[in-house]
Amino acid sequence: MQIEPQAFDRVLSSMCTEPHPAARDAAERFLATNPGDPGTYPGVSELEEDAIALLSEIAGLQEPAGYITSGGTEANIQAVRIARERADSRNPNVVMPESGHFSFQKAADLLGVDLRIVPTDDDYRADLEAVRAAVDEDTAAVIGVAGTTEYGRVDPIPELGEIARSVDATMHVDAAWGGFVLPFTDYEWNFDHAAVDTMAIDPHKMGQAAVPAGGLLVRDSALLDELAVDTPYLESTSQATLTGTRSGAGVASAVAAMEELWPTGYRRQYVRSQNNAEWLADALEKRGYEVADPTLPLVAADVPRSTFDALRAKGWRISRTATDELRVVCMPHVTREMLASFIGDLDRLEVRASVPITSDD
Ligand code: 0PR
Repeated sequence: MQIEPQAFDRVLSSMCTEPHPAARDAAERFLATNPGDPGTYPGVSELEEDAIALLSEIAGLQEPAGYITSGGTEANIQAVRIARERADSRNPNVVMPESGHFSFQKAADLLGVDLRIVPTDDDYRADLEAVRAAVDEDTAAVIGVAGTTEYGRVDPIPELGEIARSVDATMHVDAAWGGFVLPFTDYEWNFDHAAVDTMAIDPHKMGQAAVPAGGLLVRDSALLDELAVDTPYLESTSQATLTGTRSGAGVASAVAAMEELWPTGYRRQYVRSQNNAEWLADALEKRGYEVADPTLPLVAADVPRSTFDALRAKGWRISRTATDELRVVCMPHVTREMLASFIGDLDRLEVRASVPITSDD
């Protein structure tokens, strides 16, 4: 095998990061275990309980319940599946702001539910009036995002929870990315703040665990029963997970990262990442770009396509929002030095762009 994994020194658009050393070590030790078969691999199953207990503490859930998923996509699919199973309707729908992640499209396709996408307001957050207008007696779930993929926005979760209750739908919060930074902010986003039934919260994003380690939390373990199928030939009797064989490495690394970092290390990381995001937003604004205020450690700015392409050609791993803005996610591996070097490259490009082209004729 010749190819090495990429270095992180120019990765600015990923929601993955370098795992914490303790998480890396735990992942390696548990590589050959399968939490999908607790009868054979009891150790890693115990670890999964620890993972859910820690995740629950982070998300304000009094009685821990849930499981470690392959990522936010699986957690979102399973949450929609729970909602569909609970709904009386033969033609269920799910209401989601347009800022919701595309994994919900997959969920809707797989589960045969109608995905009703409603607009966001001027600040890229769910428009409550639009959500109210979209729900009806066939609504199985209302989705709110706590830390959107493109702008890092937090939807008004308590209000969305009330709307969900008013039509007897479940309230799902997608905190896949935001869940490990929001505890250090004033946002109301978790089980303790609002009528939240299910949540996606991923250790393999801001949690600094190894991939794959996502999380699905549920307010009441009865909600997991909606997912359970019988497992006749295993020592355990039923399985609520979407995949069968699962990553023990992901589970173990999630526990190791959370034991190491919750809460002090995560708080420190949040402060560092948020400061970096504000520094970058400021640097871009000073250069005349329009920047969406980084309310969480994620910066979006209207850098022109040609500049964007030139930065990518210099090796910067950057991406764009649906409306073509540059998007930088200030993950733990993103340092001030990296951002300063990025801005340095941007300045050199801009200088070149502003030099008048001369010709001999
Ligand atoms: N929910 C939210 C709010 C997300 O941002 C994402 C992923 C998901 C759910 C889905 O999570 P999984 O990818 O774990 O299933 N958002 C990133 C994105 O689509 C995923 C990503 C991660 C992309 C790393 C690039 C990358 O290098 O942008």
